[in-house]
Amino acid sequence: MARTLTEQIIAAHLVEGRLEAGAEISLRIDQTLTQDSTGTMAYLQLEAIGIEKVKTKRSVAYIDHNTLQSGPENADDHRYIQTVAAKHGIYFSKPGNGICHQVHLERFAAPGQTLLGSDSHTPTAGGIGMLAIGAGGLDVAVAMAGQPYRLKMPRVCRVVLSGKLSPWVSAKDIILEVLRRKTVKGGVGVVFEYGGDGLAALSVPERATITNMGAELGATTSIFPADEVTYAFLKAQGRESDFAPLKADPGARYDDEIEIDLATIEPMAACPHSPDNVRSVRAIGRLPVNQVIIGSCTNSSLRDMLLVAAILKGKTVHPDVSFVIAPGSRQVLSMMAACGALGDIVAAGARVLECACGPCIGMGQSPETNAVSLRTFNRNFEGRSGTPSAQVYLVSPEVAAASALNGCLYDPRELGTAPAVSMPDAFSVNDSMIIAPPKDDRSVEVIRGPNIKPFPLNAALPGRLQGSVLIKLGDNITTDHICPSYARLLPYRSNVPYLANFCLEPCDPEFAQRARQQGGGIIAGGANYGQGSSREHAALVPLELGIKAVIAISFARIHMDNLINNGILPLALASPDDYERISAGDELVIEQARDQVASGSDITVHNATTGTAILTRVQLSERQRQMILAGGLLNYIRQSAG
Ligand code: MIC
Ligand code: SF4
Repeated sequence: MARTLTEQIIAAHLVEGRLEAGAEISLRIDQTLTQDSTGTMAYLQLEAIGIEKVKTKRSVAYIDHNTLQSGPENADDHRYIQTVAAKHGIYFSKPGNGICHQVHLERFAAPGQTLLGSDSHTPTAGGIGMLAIGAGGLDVAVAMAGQPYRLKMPRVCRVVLSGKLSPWVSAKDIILEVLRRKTVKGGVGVVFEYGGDGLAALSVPERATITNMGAELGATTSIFPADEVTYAFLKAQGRESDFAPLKADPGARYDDEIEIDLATIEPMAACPHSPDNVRSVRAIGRLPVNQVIIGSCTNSSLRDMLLVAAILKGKTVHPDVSFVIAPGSRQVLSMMAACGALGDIVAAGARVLECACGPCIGMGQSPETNAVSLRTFNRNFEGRSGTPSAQVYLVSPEVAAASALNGCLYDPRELGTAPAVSMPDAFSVNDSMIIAPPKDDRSVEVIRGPNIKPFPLNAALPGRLQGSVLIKLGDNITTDHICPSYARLLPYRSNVPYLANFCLEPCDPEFAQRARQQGGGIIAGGANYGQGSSREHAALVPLELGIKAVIAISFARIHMDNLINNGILPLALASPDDYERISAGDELVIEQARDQVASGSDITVHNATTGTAILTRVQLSERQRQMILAGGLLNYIRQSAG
């Protein structure tokens, strides 16, 4: 049977299940990655599972998010991760070595393999032909322990890229075009598989820009074939032995297809406050800008930085613009330094940050009040920059650099001939900041800072579940709403009791207090509840507050899994119209909750305040059913192990 390349990799890693869209499958995981803001929790959970050494081919722990050390908390967590990694056979990438996705692409990602990462942008490695999926920390811990990863067999959408991009238009504009067409909920349950004659002109880092931001579609992942371009990249990294050719079989059937004529795409921007609010730069016009930042796992490769340097060479950034760069990895930074590109950027007036997530997750560089900030990043959710009133636009490096020079949103096509940037035949490889685990770990002591607090564990589902609706929210609520993350809060990712005080703060500053006073309750949401980050904290923090269920029109994939893993019922309304039949303050009751969960997907919720019955669905696999009954995945694992 002719197979898509997604199906080929899945078939080669299938432990259980059938390749039928929607059916539960379990996959053998070759590699895992964690970063520090989700990593502490993932490793605490790995320790709770109780294995000695990871069972994967390669597991890497990166430090890239919590690098602003304005107190001991982050540094303590880094040391915990370093020591726990050494103890369990995990490679450790030191702070300063780069953003997990960029470094993983450079040094570890391999075509045809599977990667599970505790970060929603793990699909970046799809640019090299890896089936790379983002998940909650607990799922990644379980994969490190050698268990297969379970997910619903995705539908596969073919994205045919035909023709050639015009000068000044780049990979970022392609993914913004996909987002414009498909929206932030258009990818739930879908893998986007790229093909077509337009591929040949896209280097691996450009492909990775596209697969990276595929996360914003809500997709399971995105993937490119592994071809000559992939081989050239791996060879230049000194890793040609990791190459394996990979392409879809001729005649493979896809569930959906979109075609993009690359010649028709122009420079784009995702306008505030959603990555799918895409318009052309030309249509938006010359909006004055206060800040421009080049960086993040979407656009911080050597290609991007050399291009920006070429645009800025010999020029000066506009006096009213704060211009910032954060190269994606130490490899990128050192090569920029060696070839003079860094000097050109500095001479133009850039502020240079370390190789880390930095401003993308609000770790510094929050812009001024009411600022317009142009960023080459992937998310522009309200408040994520650390400045609630900021207007963040997501753009390509070309648009960012042209705008930095002109002080306003600027169509780079007006700059004349586009600079040509070529990739090196050999990248400079220096893995000295990647620490291999010792063969003999007897002298390794796992060091836990005082900020590490026990994480909450749910109890078995009660026979009758009752709670009042503590808040009613609209569509597309992000995990940044549920568990806000910026410089002030990120140091507390290993302290759930403290973090819980900020649950849903951007929606209602009194939410946490109310939840605590009432001893918990139920959250009501609209469509695509929980989009964005993979942070399990968006389930742990509500759990800490006693949230028993979330009732919503629909859920984002990773967040729904995180709720289930923590024993919180994700109730999807059978009819979206029923959303109107729930109000804040209503008392909801599920009679025979255990029997209902055990016996099927339909669950009747009684609205005791209005006297109506509301039909909901929980689309659970048999295993997830057992998990909910047990009160979450850890309880379930312990029960199964007797
Ligand atoms: C993000 O981009 O939102 C993050 C920060 O990288 C998150 C992970 C986290 O919340 O720690 C993600 O994308 O999963
Ligand atoms: Fe880091 Fe931003 Fe990428 Fe998340 S999206 S991994 S915060 S650079």
